Amino acid sequence: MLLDSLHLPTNHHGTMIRLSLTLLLGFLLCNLSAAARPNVLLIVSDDQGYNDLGLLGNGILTPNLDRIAGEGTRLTNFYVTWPACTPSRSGLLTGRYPQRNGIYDMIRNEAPDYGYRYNAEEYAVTFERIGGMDVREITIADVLKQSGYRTAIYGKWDLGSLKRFLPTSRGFDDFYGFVNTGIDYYTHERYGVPSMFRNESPTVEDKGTYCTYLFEREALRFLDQWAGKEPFFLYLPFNAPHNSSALEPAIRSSVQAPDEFKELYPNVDVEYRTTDKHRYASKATVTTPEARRRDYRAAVTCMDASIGKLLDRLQQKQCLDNTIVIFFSDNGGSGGADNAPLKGRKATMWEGGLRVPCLVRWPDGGVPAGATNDQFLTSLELLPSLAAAAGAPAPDGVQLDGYDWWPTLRGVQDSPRTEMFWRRRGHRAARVGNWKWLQLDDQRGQLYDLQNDVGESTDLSERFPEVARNMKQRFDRWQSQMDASEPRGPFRDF
Ligand SMILES: [Ca+2]
Repeated sequence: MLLDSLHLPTNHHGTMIRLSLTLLLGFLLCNLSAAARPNVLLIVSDDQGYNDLGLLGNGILTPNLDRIAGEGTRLTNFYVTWPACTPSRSGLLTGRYPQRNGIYDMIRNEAPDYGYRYNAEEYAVTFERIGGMDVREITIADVLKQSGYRTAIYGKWDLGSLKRFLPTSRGFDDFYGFVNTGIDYYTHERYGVPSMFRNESPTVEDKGTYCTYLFEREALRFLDQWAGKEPFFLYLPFNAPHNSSALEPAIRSSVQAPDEFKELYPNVDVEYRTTDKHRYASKATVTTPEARRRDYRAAVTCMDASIGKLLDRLQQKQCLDNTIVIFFSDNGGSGGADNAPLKGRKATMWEGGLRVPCLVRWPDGGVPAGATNDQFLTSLELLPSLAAAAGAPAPDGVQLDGYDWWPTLRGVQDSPRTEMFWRRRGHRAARVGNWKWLQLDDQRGQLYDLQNDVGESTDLSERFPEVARNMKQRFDRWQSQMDASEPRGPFRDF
């Protein structure tokens, strides 16, 4: 309509002029709206190792993540709030410690760990079905939506499956994905229980299709509808490269990936082996460590290809440089992953459980290209940073635990973060400056100097007892603050 009002010439050049003007207008509209209101594409992978980026040279193939790193900044001291899925996601979406937002443990049933398969009636009254993040918590999507953003999530939700807990009740306009903490990539079931939803309704419409392709499909649909028209927040938490959540040991022991991506890696001589030691099946068939590693890598590379298509689509729409692209893993790697040079893995308080690969691309926001940034930053920084970039007010009366990271990412200011604390049941950890302190259950506290010993190999607690004591005091003070905060469900008693 705008073009018609320009009374374009109707000669044989008309089509070309019209096309050019359309592109130009698209470009201007995108840039005008984005000058004040950048888009946000937040990509979270599941259980990807610290060293599992192609650019780091361990043989994994991630050309599109490498592209984000080359056109943006790689954070090398970036942490999540918990060493496993659910609480990590509560922390990144609320900007609050899991101990403050209430989700400081998993929303999952343990019976499948012993081989149990629920029927529908039983499952309906289990914690995995009824648990969820306290409805008083405010997410990034709430904050951005209130400020006029179009919001969507395609992928893993993991913060409750009842209607009041679903993404559409937590600030998201659109949702397609699985509600639980892991699925079989093809059946979309969690240990035999269907988990895929479209908005508020369960769906099996895509059963049989590899889920990474489905999240890519939905994300492209969303971009085609909104990119360049309204500022958007697109949250894309992939299932990849999490282990498959199927009961059959041969599937559960690995990560499912399409053959075309497996074929990108060296052949594996032996795919399966028989074990007597499987947790619930005697003489179970499981994948070999070599096959598991290849499948894990193939799942990452498949996810990477989907990410590449989204970047290309944003570029076609002239929106890429006005889009804040953030990528990180929700916790450290396990199984076929590579956390080098860090110690430990998913579920542990070592750096390999908590420190994850993170990339940020935002040229229009002054984030340098091809840079690495070793400043101390965490996923708690996302909400205040994205609110600041969008010009959205921080949620009223909410105690946030993070900082605006943009001055640090632009290289004009040291990170405001000086400390971070983690707790998983009896496991406690703190980082203050470059010191890392851990206490695992009733064991003696340990102390490491991350500046000189990122692999946490030399316990310095006896050499620097005062530092260790001070770290424990800082941890206890933090724990007291968490205990004194307004309680949130579902675990706390109030
Ligand atoms: Ca995870």
